[in-house]
Amino acid sequence: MRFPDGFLWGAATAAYQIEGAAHEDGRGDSIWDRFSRTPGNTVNGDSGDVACDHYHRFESDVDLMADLGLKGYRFSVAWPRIQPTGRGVANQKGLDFYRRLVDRLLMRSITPMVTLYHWDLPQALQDEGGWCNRDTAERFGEYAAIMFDALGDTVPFWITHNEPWCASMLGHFRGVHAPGFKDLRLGIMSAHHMMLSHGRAVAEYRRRGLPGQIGMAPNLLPAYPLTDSPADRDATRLSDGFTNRWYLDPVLKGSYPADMLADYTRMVGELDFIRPGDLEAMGAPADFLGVNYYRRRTIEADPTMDMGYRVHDRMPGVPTTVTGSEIVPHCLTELLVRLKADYGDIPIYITENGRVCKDEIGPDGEVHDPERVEFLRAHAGAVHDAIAAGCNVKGFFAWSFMDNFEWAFGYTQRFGMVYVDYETQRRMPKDSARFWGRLAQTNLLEAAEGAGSSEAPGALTGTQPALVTDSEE
Ligand code: IFM
Repeated sequence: MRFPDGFLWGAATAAYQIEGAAHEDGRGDSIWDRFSRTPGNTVNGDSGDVACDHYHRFESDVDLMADLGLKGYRFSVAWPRIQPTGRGVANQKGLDFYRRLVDRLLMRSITPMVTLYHWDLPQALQDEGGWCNRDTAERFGEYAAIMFDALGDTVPFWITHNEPWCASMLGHFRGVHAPGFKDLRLGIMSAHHMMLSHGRAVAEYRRRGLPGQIGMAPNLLPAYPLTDSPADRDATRLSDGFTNRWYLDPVLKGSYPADMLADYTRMVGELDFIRPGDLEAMGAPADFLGVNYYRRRTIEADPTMDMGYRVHDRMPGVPTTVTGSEIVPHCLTELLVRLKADYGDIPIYITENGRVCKDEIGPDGEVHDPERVEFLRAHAGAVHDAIAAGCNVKGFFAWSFMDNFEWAFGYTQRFGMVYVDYETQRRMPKDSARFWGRLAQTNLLEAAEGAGSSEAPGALTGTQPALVTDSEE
């Protein structure tokens, strides 16, 4: 399968997951520093204090990307490195780090895609209410402006928010991410302020007349009804509104979905934090949409659950990863086709997709990850199918460039195409890294070599902790 000329193949990471150097060069605390330090919040009490030590090793990390053949690299900026307390003058050492990183990428002919917010809010802003405080949206606009002034001339792609559903709902409703609240109203309110802050950042970007592009990268969880019953179909509508449309509609249509406004008002009371002019600000035209895709959700109406439905993450007979996440690449094709139908022809970048494997260094001293190769191959194929169906997909960033701190799961889940030995910080490209690099170089998706490399349906092998991210409702 040949991809369109110029298709951007890359890999993604995020600051708190890889940088380490948590207390160096003036970096302030983020909500994830605080959350990780609180006993019981992460597996083994792991934190991003050291992570992959990328802060000190970025040059060799970029060289490795280039040697592998990657064309793009999506990384995030740690807001507390730039503004340690979330406001005021920029910390020059923080800016210098990202300038050096971008320079190195450009020197090695790798296109940078910069995410402004990948969940590490300065703790000082959290102490004033965090994303539940409307003022945080204004602070974000100022922070974005600092970054545009510093790097807007050389960075062609900017993403305001990574996965605002996770930051709002896992952080403020499910309590499994920082700041760890369990209140649906706070989830909706924080989401509103995040998308308002997206609008503020887009306005700052446009004001500068910069040459690049700006967008948002929600994680989208396509929902399918368990049965064709009206109850299951309505519950599926609600799940889709909860995880997908609540974030897509304001940014791409400038309005909240009417059905969700009614549902949320019924559930938590009047949404009086939505003020006149907010939707216009959020709906400032974006240049592209980032899509983070991992899996689908199968939905069954169940009035005993707090959202009125039960999520079936694992349907019988469907292959899963070692963490029990269904492997359903065709749902990515369907999602992309649906996005075009519902939101028009906006250019799309797959900004994350990948999986956990039980990676180990083999007797030959290499890390072989055939399951990840097949996963990425299948999802690249799904994107090719979507392009053939007329979807405007421009690039694909695999998650992740290297193993890293997987939030509440600490270091127990390896998503990387490059293995990281956390004791020595040695990097070892897995087979998937070479596969992805070849794809980037040739733009040609090779067919799988023979059958039998996929996992048994429903296999829940390994000793990973159970999946407890987005399946609680
Ligand atoms: O590691 C995360 C990333 O930070 C956000 N998207 C999902 C990834 C895998 O869980």
